[in-house]
Amino acid sequence: MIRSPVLVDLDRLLGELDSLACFSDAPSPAVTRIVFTPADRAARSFLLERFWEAGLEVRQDAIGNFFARWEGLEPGLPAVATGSHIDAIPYAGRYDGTVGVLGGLEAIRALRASGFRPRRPVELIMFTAEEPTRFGVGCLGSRALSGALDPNTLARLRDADGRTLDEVRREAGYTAPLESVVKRPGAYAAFVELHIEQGPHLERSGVPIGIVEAIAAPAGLRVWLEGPGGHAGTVPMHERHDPLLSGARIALGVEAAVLQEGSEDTVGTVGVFDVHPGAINSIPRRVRLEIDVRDVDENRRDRVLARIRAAIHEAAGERGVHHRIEELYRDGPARSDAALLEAIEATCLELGIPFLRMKSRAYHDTVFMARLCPVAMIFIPCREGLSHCPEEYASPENIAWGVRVLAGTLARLASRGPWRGSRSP
Ligand code: HGY
Ligand code: MN
Ligand code: MN
Repeated sequence: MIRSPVLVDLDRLLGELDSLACFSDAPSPAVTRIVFTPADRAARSFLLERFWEAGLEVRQDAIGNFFARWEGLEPGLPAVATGSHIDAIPYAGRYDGTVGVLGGLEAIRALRASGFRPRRPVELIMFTAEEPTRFGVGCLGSRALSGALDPNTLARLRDADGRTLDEVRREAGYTAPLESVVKRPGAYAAFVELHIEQGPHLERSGVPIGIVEAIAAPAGLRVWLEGPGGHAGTVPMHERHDPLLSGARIALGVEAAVLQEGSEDTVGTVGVFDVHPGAINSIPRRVRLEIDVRDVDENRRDRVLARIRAAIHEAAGERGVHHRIEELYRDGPARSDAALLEAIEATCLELGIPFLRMKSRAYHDTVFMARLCPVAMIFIPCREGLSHCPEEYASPENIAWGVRVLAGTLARLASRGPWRGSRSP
């Protein structure tokens, strides 16, 4: 176990978070860092430097996941892993994902400096493309690693310019076959992700640490609506087939379908509503909607999805608009492992830091790592619960607490021999 105190070098960590935020296609304080763009590739180089500086063995796989490994006293044992992502949606903040990657690095550096030697290897993973921005599906790196998405489907994913993931990853230097990415269940002993909450619960409760018991099940639909379009002045109202108005009905239908469940854990969002040709004097001809529905209860989420599909058919049919629905993803929820939750809780008690158990409505790479090994998450508060926007903020104190709790948890788990968790790898 840990003999001397684990000292977090907070200045170094905050400096690295600020440096990472500079690799962006948006003016500060916003961060835009889309997978495999020049900004993302520069951020990846920055990260590799930090991993090498820390004396870790670094490996990159065929989809661009990074693995920074601290060998254990018994190298043959499955590693205890931590990690997250560094890609960022347009006009995001600087803490989503990066706290888990650089905070994970800091936890490892602090443990090494304390003289602690892990029995099991400890591995820090930076996952490719946790955000769905470029290819419509999120968590590409962890889906590939866990086998949740097959290599052929992955390779063919296309971005808005029609470029495939395969083209783009090869351009970034990742040319090995995607088949080589997948790991088998048991490849890791455990995975614990440190992340900002991206919601208001911890801050409102005045508690610095969240221990995540369950992660919501996300589902994504893309809806295409098409009509003849036409001149805004010359087509009489009764002769129109306006896909934008169908889209508006659908957007309100999403809200109604969710509210009908009456549960705070059920959420639905229309985050994309594109209109073509987008001219004031032209009746819309083509509309694209992207709908995100989540719930920690999969059956309830699927009931909402069925209602939304019905609303789409009705809203298109009543206006004589053609429509097509594409299911982008429909994932199950993830549940944390009891033994890992206990290890996090024991660390909080040892450090004397208040905590509360909670759910995550944001999804994370942890959802897919749960297919490989026992998982859990550690949350720290976000100011006013804001995230996915430039106002996203996590305080230095809370970041430091998150890193200390992660370090103590990793030390506990990496000191264990054959697993006594609720599920043996
Ligand atoms: O959308 C999410 O929950 C995550 O931030 N990608
Ligand atoms: Mn995010
Ligand atoms: Mn995230």
